[in-house]
Amino acid sequence: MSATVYKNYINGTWVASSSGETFENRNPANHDDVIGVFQRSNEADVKAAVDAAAAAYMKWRLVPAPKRGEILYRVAARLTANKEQFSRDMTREMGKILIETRGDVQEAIDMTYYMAGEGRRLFGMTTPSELPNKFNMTVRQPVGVCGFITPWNFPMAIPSWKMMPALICGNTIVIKPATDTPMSVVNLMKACEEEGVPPGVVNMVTGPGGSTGEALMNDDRVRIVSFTGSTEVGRRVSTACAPKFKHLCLEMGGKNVIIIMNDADLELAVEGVLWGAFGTSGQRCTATSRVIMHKDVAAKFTSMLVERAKNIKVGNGLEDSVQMGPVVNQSQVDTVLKYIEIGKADGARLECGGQRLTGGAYDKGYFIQPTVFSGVTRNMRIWKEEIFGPVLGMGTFNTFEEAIELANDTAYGLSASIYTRDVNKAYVAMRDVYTGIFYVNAPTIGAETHLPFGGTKETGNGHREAATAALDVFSEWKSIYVDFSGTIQRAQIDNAD
Ligand code: UN1
Repeated sequence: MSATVYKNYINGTWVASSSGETFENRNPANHDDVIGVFQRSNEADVKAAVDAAAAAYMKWRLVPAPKRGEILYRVAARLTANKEQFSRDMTREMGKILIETRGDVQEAIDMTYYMAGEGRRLFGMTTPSELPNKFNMTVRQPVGVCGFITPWNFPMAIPSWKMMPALICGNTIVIKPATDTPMSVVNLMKACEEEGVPPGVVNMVTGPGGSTGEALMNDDRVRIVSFTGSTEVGRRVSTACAPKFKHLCLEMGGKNVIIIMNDADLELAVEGVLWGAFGTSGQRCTATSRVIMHKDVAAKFTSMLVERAKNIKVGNGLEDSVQMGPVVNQSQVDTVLKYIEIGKADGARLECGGQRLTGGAYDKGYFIQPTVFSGVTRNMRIWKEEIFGPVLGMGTFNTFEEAIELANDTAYGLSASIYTRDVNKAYVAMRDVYTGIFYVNAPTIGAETHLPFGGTKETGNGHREAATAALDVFSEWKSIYVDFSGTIQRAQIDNAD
């Protein structure tokens, strides 16, 4: 049976790339399973998509926001109706287990409903004027065409984090999904198409980051670029956008830590670390990749954790009993295995895992054992560098102050957590660990859509996704002064004695 060919979505129609070239999308848990064939787009396709988005913008920005919201409500309902199918497609295309892909689609549903509701808010403010008979207010205005470059680890959730706030604010969009996960964005586009998002308002071009992604961020008409991915690529995106002062929202790497205090509920913390480190095979920006333990509980906690990590069932995420799927592609396998070797060479102790899984069905996919290192210290590369795989590094501390210092000893600042029963220490950690997200007695993953999402330092560039914070990315403030005095009134600053 030949695989289905999926086209680009431009101006409300499905069109083949003018390159005439395509690429295959295969299941990382089973190479024999072809999800589909997708367009290898080029600059001309991107230009056509931006043409469509720029033309549609002229109308979409004038559609009343509550009406835009009504369309988004319908899109959310459609995503809900198709949730199971979309989740299965997603597990097939990027490997994470069904429970997690259902969560991914749910996150898109939540974000779509949330932003649909914003259609009736999008609050600005009114504030008194210094002068009599004068009215002051602020309104949000859309920015224009948005270009999105989205990752494979949250193939529908992250596109929705960018799309839905952009649309409710009145912008139009062109999205380039990750090469490993175009199917989930095709599904998102279909939901938009079926529920009446007007032609040109959302557009999708599939293809590699090099040709397609760069064409998108280099098009002058794209006024906002939103990118989620590695810090290395984010730096290139940032440089490309700088000369034109494009608005830019970056969500990049993490080296997220869990602090285990000596008064922690260790059973609870084991559950949290397992989920934080090995959920999505460790391929979340928010994944727990460092654990630091108070020396009094370090030995006990390490053995409790390792015992459980060894028994995680790895396999095809479509099977119910599987707890961890494959990593996404060969290049991730290479990176993860390379870091395991680096960890050993730097003197960390391999407690469990460390190998690619082979034999039987494993030979058809990219499976790596859940891997735990202990004795990890701040000079080691596995302490500092993002691995983005099922590899956890564990270290120790003597005092709470040292724990805070070690937690902050990273170039990144996305998420962090503390397990403790001491409320005072919890509050100090909440205040002093410099990240965009912080958890108490919970792992570093699991952010909710109505709170701002993003990080400090090299994780981001000061913006936040999700919540009303996303509206600040996708709109610009306009301050409006209405003088109804009928006279020329000079502002107070121009009237100074
Ligand atoms: C990511 O890995 O880029 O907080 C996003 C979480 C998820 C989102 C992760 N809701 O773990």
